[in-house]
Amino acid sequence: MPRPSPAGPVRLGPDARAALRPAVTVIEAGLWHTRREVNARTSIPQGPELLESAGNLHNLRLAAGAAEGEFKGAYPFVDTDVYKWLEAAAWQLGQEPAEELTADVDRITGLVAAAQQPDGYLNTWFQLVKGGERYQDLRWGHELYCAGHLIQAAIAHHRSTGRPELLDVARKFADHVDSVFGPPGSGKPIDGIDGHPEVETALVELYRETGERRYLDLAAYFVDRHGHGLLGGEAYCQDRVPLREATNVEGHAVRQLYLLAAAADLATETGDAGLRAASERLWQAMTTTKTHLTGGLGAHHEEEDFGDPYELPNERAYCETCAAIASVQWSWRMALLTGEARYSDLIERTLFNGFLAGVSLDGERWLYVNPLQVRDGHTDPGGDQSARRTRWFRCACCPPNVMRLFASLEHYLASADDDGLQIHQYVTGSYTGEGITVRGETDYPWHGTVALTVEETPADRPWTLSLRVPQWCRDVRVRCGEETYEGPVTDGWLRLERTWAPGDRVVLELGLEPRLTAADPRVDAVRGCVAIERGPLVYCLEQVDHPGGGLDDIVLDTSRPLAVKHRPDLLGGVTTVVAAGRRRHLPDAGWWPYATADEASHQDGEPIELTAVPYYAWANREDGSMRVWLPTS
Ligand code: FUB
Ligand code: ZN
Repeated sequence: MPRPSPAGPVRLGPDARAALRPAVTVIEAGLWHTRREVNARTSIPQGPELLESAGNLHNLRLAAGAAEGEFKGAYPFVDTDVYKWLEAAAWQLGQEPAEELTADVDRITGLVAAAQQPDGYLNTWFQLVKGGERYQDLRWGHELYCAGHLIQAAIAHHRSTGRPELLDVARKFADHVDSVFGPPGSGKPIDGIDGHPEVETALVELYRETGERRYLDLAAYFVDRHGHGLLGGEAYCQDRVPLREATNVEGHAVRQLYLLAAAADLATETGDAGLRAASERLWQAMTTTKTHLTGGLGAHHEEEDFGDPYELPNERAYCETCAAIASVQWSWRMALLTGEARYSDLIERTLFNGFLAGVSLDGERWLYVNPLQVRDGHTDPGGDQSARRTRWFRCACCPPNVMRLFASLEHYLASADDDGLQIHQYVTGSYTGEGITVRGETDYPWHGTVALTVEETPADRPWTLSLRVPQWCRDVRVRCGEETYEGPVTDGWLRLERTWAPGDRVVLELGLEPRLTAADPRVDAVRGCVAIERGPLVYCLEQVDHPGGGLDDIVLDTSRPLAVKHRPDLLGGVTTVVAAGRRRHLPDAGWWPYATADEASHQDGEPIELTAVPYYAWANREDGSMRVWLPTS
């Protein structure tokens, strides 16, 4: 049985102004358990070999003077693949000590330590390819981005194992950064920021881990120097406008989201009202105008960036897996800061769809971009931006990012405050915080019943069990002893206040009727289309389930009911949604693909049964077309 690690990626400082504190969940069964097992047994163990063959470990040896040859890899941030893997492995070790994994972590930590320069600097690209030149290319160099991932890995290692080796390396680098970067007048040689935020949120966590305030101050400085033209004033790297004045998310999606995670961290630790207001405003703007149905973020391939409001394409959706992960990280910090359930609504949507699609069911192949449509006959060039799963990437940022989120997932599911326990996500296992333990039993997301049993409780005082009612849910009921309630649901929470006793039981019923979802009319890309959803899952059609043709000619008949069919044999066991549709007669390919509106509206077709599968499970069978949004006429 996995045990909870003592603290996860976010541990609040003693003066934090958060509404909620993270509680710990042990996930024991169900979809998340299965997928985390694949992460633990396949993805993470394969990491060292993949990092070896891609050259990341060789680069560290080279920087340490322990090998000969050329630098391998195309990017200045290849070290972060190692750091993210170390972080994943560390969280995994926190739940389940394992000799072989410990040996790998120790060996790779040794390589990282040996590659570090005496003053704390560490970046194999600059050490080996750029002749030791430092901080000359802050816009693209990623030196502080790399420092950030190293710091996060080190904190995970320290929290999970209590061991200091990696944390020592990370602090030495952080101290070096602190000695170099600072505002004008600080006496530090460089007033600058990194083109890829990441170090900021890592420094806040380093403050939380060590109690050293200067790391928090350094993070605040980096966040606030964005938007002042230090990187040329580009939106791409969040340098067009200061965060406090921004009105919507913009630029490279992952960069924007990591920066906002740091803003939420700082608002939490310092009570900075301006940063809190900016974080709330930007989150709202992002969810209402720039978020795909899957929780995916990023509309353009070219700069991996957000588009205009409502610019949410399908086949050209970018939705980088790392952006989904960064969104979860930011939203969790917002949930803790504000106590509002809507942040965990987005986390749920993102986890079950935009994130989970990022890795194959066997844990061995990955998606970097997560499109919402693949057209019939699409021939994929392969490579990093492929719409087909790939074993590893030249730019391998996503796979180890998936590994670290899976390995720390139990820290994003529940919280506690002085009033009691809040359950944000439903799993089979136990939720523990502030002297309270509640056990959950559920087959969610396939079934909507969640049975909760109080196992540990203070005997003499009432407290509140708060259950998040997902934003998509129109039919909720809870049984508590002899009573049944349908609410009230206030701000997304159904709150039950009692003096609880061990053995008390609550049964939550979330209606999981499949539904058809339409987009805001301003999303031109999907006008006239609907998507099938059930509970937190977004569904898609895959060509393999529709023999006799592709999907470009499919039309959904919205007047016919949707049926639910559980298929234990399919894709590791999924509930499918069966719908009625037509295969339209497509016009002959002529020289001109347009007709009069009247002619176009008279297209008939053959009836066809449509089988929709959860989006997260797509691209695990033979290649073919796929679509989330389905034309209705
Ligand atoms: O630049 C580092 C990482 O590589 C970014 O986060 C990803 O979007 C990819 O560009
Ligand atoms: Zn990525």
